[in-house]
Amino acid sequence: MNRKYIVTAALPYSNGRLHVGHIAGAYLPADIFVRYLRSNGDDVRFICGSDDNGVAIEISSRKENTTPAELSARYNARQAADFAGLGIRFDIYGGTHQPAFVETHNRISQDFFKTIHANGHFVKRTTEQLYDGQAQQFLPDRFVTGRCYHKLPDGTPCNNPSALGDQCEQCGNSIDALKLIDPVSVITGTRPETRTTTHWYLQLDKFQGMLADWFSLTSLDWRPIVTNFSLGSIKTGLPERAMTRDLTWGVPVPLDDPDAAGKVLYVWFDAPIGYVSFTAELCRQRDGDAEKYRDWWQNPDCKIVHFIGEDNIVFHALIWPAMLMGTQFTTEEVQKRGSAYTGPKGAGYYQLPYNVVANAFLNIKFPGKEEEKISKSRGTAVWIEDYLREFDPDPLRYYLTINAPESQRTSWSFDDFVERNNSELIATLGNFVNRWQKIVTDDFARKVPASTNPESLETDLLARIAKIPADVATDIESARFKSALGRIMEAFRECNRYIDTRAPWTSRKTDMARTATTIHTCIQAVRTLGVLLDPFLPFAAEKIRASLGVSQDEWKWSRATQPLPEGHALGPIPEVLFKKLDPKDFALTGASPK
Ligand code: B3M
Ligand code: ZN
Repeated sequence: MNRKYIVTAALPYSNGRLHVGHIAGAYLPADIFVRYLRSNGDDVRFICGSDDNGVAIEISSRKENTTPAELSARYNARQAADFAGLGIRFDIYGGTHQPAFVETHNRISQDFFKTIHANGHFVKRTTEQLYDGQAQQFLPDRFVTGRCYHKLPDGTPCNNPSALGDQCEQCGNSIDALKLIDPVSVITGTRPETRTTTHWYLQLDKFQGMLADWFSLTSLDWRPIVTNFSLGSIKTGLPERAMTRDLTWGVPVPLDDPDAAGKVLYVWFDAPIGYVSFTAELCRQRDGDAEKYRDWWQNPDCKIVHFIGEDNIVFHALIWPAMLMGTQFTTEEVQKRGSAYTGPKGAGYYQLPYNVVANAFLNIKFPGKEEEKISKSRGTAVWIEDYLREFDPDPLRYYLTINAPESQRTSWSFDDFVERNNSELIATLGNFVNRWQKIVTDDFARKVPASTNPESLETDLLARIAKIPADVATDIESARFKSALGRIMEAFRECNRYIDTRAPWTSRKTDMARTATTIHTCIQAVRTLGVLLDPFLPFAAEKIRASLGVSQDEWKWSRATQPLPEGHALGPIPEVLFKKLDPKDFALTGASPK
């Protein structure tokens, strides 16, 4: 079939380590999706990298007494190592300000800005902004904090005392820093004054009609948290947004205008363009031509899927699509179309996202404590570096998928993690793969025995399992990863019931033909389910593949139900798939509460 996909996972800010919340939010579901597509034979490029520009990086580098360049390079490398350790395999891991990427990134970002500017979508405005007189600089975005002025859906005030100057992490709304109650400069801790400055504002309200129309065309099977938020925001009206900042760290504003001097693009303008610029760098590496990124991003046959956390919905489902529309339609064209959106303007223009998949946040529950939010500052997190020092990646991948915050918050609980590892991964999955290994070794010299007398117990089981690849595929394609993995685990439970009924450890004493049929059936079941496990538990799936003596080529989705023939030589007895865990293990690691 060979469909084309660009899959992106949100670019983490390169100012800190990654924790389980990040992984559950965007990276693991994206990796599962990509691994499935690859297994299915689709042509996919999986793009990620660090978000190096913006105020968050500047603030952290001040705190760590270093430069944004040094800080972002250091965390870029550590995050890349975390992803690799978890088996999350991007085709490229870039960084919007990393030396190997910054030139292409700035060029493409500046092209976007100039094109949208030429199409008439910016308004230049001189307005009051918060200014720190002591530090002698403006305080864009997170350089200022204060109390949130928004109302929650039930009408009560949000009142978050530490809302950031660009976004409130409690109610998820964007923030106009001038409206913050009791603002404080993050640089000096003083109360800011106001001064005037000039910026370029994207007229998002002009795109409301087209965005609404695009949603009705595209988003039918999108997750409700994405469509509800987006359609709700369109209904309330999209405010214009400044796309430039008074900062030095970032992409310089590419306008020949004295008011643009010394200013940079808003980090949320250039960050999603990182997906494009990293693709360009990947094309340069693979095809020797960076311009080939257009074959993906501007190709109507390529599907673009963004995986993000819920706090990023406004940027990916509204602002980014508006930017992409803004590169191809002038203000007059937008006005003329009214609300009619029929797709990109034509060849050579950007495609809009095919899907934006967002997860809710993950909470955390420490033993003996209440469930709480993951917080970097309070240290209530499980850091990936710490986890990987002591544990294998698959149990984490399993737990964060079976317990994924797909439609609402869920919680990482240490007891639940250990319990599911022991009772589901070990007692259900690992157990079934292992229960017949000794028999196939001792009685059948690790060759697939003949199925000479199958009964309905066998044919029903294999018929049921033969249906699972299609059902799991439908789930994955609709971003229902939890359900997909649930189906596979249910199949393993059935397999265990089957082998309990047949009890080959007993039948081998009296009836070799019966035993051969049972073992034959078990092997075929594992052959199918093993392929389906690959997107979810790639390390275990690889051990299963090797133990079945199946080549990489035959380990593809389309061949999952192709039986291993009688006489096929299995590989060696599989290595231990999952290790038993004890809640006490966590007390020994940095993964425990400090
Ligand atoms: N850097 C991640 C965050 O909000 C943000 C994502 C950018 S994706 C283009 O934590
Ligand atoms: Zn709020």
